[in-house]
Amino acid sequence: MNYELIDFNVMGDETGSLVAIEGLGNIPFEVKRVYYIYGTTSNAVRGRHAHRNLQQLIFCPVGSCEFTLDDGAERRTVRLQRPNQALYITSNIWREFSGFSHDCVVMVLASEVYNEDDYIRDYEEFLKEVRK
Ligand code: T46
Repeated sequence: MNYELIDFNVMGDETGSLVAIEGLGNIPFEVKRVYYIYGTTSNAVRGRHAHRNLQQLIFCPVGSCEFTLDDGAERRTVRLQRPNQALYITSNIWREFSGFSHDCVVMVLASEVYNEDDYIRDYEEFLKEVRK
């Protein structure tokens, strides 16, 4: 399946840690949008969609949560729980995320600005498009 878990270098000293991300530097796209999600309830399930043309780097800098990824052929689940690790996903991956810790913050760097037309929110439609 087309996803990657990327470990970023941690810099810092005894006073704290620092992770740096540079568009087209240590990540493969230019960042056009940043958004973050917090205050999720522990039983929430978010996502349930795919994108037609989008690269995203998804961090959980605080707390943890779980992403289930589906490319129409198989499903994999990955847990994000380290501030210096990110999930890199590109187009045509159905994602659902859940299992939020009480303090969870999800931070996302995206290659495009928000565009509702880029979403596939119906699972049957997603299967139709990826199997074309
Ligand atoms: C993904 C996960 C990790 C905007 O107006 N601008 C934005 O940039 C985004 C992302 C959302 N919105 C609006 C659209 C909806 O009315 O905020 C509302 C919730 O958005 P969405 O259903 O996309 O949220 P999530 O948390 O289910 O999914 C988002 C991303 O869409 C998705 O690509 O991987 O976060």
